[in-house]
Amino acid sequence: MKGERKAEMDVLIINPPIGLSDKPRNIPHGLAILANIIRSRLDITPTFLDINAYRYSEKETERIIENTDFDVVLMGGLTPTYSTIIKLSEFIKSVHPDVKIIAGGYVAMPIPEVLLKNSEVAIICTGEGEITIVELLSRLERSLNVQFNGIAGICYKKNNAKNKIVFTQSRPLIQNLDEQSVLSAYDLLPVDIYLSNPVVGIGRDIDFIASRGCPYQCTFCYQPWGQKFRWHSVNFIIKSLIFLKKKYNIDFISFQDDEFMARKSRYMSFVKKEIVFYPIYYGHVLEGLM
Ligand code: B12
Repeated sequence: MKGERKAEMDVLIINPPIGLSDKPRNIPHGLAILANIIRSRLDITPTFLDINAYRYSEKETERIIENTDFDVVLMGGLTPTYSTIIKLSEFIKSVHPDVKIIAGGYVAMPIPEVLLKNSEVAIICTGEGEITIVELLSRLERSLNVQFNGIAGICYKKNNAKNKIVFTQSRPLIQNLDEQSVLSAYDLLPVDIYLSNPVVGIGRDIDFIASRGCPYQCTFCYQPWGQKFRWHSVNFIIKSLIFLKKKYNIDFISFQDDEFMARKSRYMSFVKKEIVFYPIYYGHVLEGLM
């Protein structure tokens, strides 16, 4: 942190690199949803450092972090980002010792105490982040040295001690995705990079997630949201697709849900929106919308 602390809190969100043998194709929805939540509910516009999209070298990343002013860092990703998050946390603390580092996502949720013990991460979100991050940042806005008791869905180092890991009670799953979650903050991301590396390869395509959870229990799958299947409403999905079509001229959507078709009635109400629908070429969905 450079100079005096400002009245307003500065938040940096870091998307670590993933799948370096391939190009960046997937919107980091978890982090980008939180960016939008922080902006809309706390009136703080976070800085989004998308290392995965820009594929910055270690040196470039360090230079950016050194020259950026922030009080709190949010990081997250898939399990293979584990060692990068440890390294980044150590570097961040070496140049900005007062900063608080919060992690979440698949790399942190399953065994949060391991990441906490082996890194400079101070707090881990052990479930969905929408409500937890608002409560955490509101508390941190008062002082970076507050206690976190009473905030559900986290695991943290008490007084920064690696051997004093505290779990708070788990946070119930969001019941209404439309009301309690939001669209990803696309405007804070380098969407052009993602669009130039299509997910499927038919036209300008982008990935989207319309539900959480899966009713099945396949042994090979990691499913942090359990068997309760929760959907965004068909209206929310259609409105989002129209927004993406208008703003980014996309013509193909790749749904990345665990089980997009898990509820036949919901699925049919989406399909029946008088939109020509092909399971493979979703581009027709978008043409039907305009
Ligand atoms: C898109 C995707 C990818 C993308 C990468 C996405 C990205 N940019 O990070 C790509 C295609 C690269 C990918 C690859 C792989 N993936 Co994948 N992938 C997904 C997928 C379909 C969606 C992820 C997503 O965006 N979810 C939606 C967002 C909203 O949820 P979220 O990230 O969990 O975020 C919420 C919370 O976790 C929390 N949160 C998240 N981050 C943070 C940070 C902070 C600070 C806080 C407070 C909270 C918080 O708040 C968010 C909102 O509630 C999931 C399945 C799914 N449907 O979720 C699998 C999934 C994550 N992948 C999985 C697997 C197994 C893999 C592979 C290992 C597959 C393989 N064998 O190659 C590879 C690994 C890549 C590599 N080379 O290292 C597993 C679990 C992996 C794991 N343990 O990390 C999943 C769960 C699929 C499954 N059910 O098995 N994947």
